[in-house]
Amino acid sequence: LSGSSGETKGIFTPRFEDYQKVYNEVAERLEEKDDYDDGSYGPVLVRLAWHASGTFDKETGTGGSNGATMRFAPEGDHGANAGLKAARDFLEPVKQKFPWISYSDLWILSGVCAIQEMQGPTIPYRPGRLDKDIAACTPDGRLPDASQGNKHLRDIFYRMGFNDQEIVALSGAHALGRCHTDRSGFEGPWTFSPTVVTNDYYDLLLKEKWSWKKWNGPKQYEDKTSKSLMMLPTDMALITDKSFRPWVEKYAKDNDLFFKDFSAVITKLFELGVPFAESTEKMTFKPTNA
Ligand code: ZEM
Repeated sequence: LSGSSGETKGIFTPRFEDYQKVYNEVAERLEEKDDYDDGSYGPVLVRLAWHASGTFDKETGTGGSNGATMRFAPEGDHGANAGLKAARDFLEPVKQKFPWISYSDLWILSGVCAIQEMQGPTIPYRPGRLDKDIAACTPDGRLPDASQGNKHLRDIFYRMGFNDQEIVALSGAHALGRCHTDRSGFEGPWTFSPTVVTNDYYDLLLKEKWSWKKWNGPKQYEDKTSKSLMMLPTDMALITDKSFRPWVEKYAKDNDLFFKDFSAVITKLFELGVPFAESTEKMTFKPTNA
């Protein structure tokens, strides 16, 4: 039976091959729909998976990617989630085509797919998340506020169960995508290649001269050289904080180390609070461009 989907007494049991089909469908849509933003839905899919996961609170075990509660208005309307409807709408046809997968598993699988298809490291994936109802929506304020500093970053990420090294490794995701004035209020990309996973974020943080952008929007930094890149106050905290900075320096020097640590930490993020069955297999999807 290996290589085919199991069907026992009418209950469909998806296997690795079935998840790879979902992966391929998301990858194909990423390729097709290249007229969005910088040419890819990849970054916003990564942000969706992160915001689904980043609500986790280790004390109460609430929040996290198990539940996909951002589908419901209270959580979907939280300021931090502005703009993520674009990602959820992008995935809706995939959910229609593969109705057996939960939204919670689909959002995380799509984050994995987006990272790999944007030439990032391999991210192992485990399925098993179940969608919850509106009552499981998390309170507003669990995701980080970009206008704050190092203390706030620690408050937010320690609550999820991360340490300083992991905070810095996760932040490398800002190699991807951009800020939108009609979403967060901030404006611009962090790197010159916002649809490719690289360690450029760290390199630019250290090598560029950053000064406050002169504009009427929220306080953000602008690079002196091109004046087309940006950093958030929370990004800058990674080089002003004594304990964060050595990790920025390591990742700027060593892309392989960044890829290794980023893969490990994003896998941890995506699995926060998910009660996997003991027997759940770790899957490694084949990128379509490999
Ligand atoms: Zn982000 N992020 N993020 N982030 N993020 C934005 C965009 C993206 C913070 C934050 O306030 C913002 C992580 C951590 C943190 C991505 C991934 C990850 C934006 C712009 C803001 C304001 C939203 C907009 O206007 O569209 C803060 C304060 C963080 C604390 C450290 C982590 C961790 C991430 C993944 C692992 C990505 C991929 C984007 C780009 C989205 C896009 O649409 O291009």
